[in-house]
Amino acid sequence: MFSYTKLSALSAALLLTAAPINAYAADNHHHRHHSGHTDISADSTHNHGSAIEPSTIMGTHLHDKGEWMLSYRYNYMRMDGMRDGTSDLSDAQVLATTNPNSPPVNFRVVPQTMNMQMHMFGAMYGVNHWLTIMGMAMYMQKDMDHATYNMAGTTKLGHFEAASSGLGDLQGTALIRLYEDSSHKFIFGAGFSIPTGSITEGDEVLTPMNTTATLRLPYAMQIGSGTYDAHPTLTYTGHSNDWGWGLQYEGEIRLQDKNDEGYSLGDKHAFNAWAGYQLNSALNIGARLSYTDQDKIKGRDSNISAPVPTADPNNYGGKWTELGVFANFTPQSTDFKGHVFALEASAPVHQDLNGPQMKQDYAMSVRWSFGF
Ligand SMILES: [Cu+2]
Repeated sequence: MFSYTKLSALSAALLLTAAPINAYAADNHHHRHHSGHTDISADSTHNHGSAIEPSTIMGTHLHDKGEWMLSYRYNYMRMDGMRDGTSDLSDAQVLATTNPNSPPVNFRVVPQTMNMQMHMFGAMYGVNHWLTIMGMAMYMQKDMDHATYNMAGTTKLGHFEAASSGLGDLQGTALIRLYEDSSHKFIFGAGFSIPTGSITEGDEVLTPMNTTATLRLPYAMQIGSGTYDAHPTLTYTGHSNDWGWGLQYEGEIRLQDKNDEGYSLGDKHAFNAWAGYQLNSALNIGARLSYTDQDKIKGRDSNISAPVPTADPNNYGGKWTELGVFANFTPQSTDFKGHVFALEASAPVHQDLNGPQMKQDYAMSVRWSFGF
């Protein structure tokens, strides 16, 4: 279900923040920048104004030779309820589905809600006019609430929460300037990640026999992909007067068929489009539309076999269409030179899932970056 109310509440909040800043920034028009870090018309003071772009999308800008940028981003995603294809499923419907890991037994455990938190630390450096390099480390925290039912019927035995956390896969990217003129830019990103994140997380679960056991957690609860992955991006951005827009293809391609536990996550292809408006020299706001297609998991981890839909590699992947609103704030005080604060909220407008699997509810992101 698309949370129109959440998005409209956020848009209203963004507009309210805009009003006072508008007045404050009225005398700062000479500082105005439209296209971010490498606006070729930028003056020699290197004012790192923020580009009109969603903070959740990476690889949209380059740095000039010798320039650094550090960033911290916090992402939160909420998942709520189960779905197969485009139909929501009740607990009873999930319990009526055969568990392919141990037929003819049906699923006995139903995921209810999930929280995913990600802390991302990034560094960017402009090597020369056409090459910027970027490194990224992330710390993940996941928790999932489950309902466990008895072995034969539909009697709920209780709820349990499974949690995992740790350092994720480390990523490095080379961003290459393909073309740039005063209003259009094309950037190619060659990104690679190494499997530093754990894929052997376990936690205590409530079994259909009404006992507790410590088990390997399902794929969705693991921290890393376990494989070496390529993260290619191809980005176009444009701007004209107070408007900015962009298009990006973003891939997540597994370079190995199997990780150490015998599987690989599905390849992912995302198409992002966004447009925004510079309200004043301090603030821009905009909207993003994204389409993501991800394959099922290939292979399986033989240690993951609980009677829960998340333990089946076929219940992964699908197609998501998502709408987000964003704001980027660049304080105009010289004390904050180079700092950008960004905010984004998004929710799915359409999800067609290889189910039964959990469906997305909404996501939020806050980001701080400092260029020098
Ligand atoms: Cu940067």
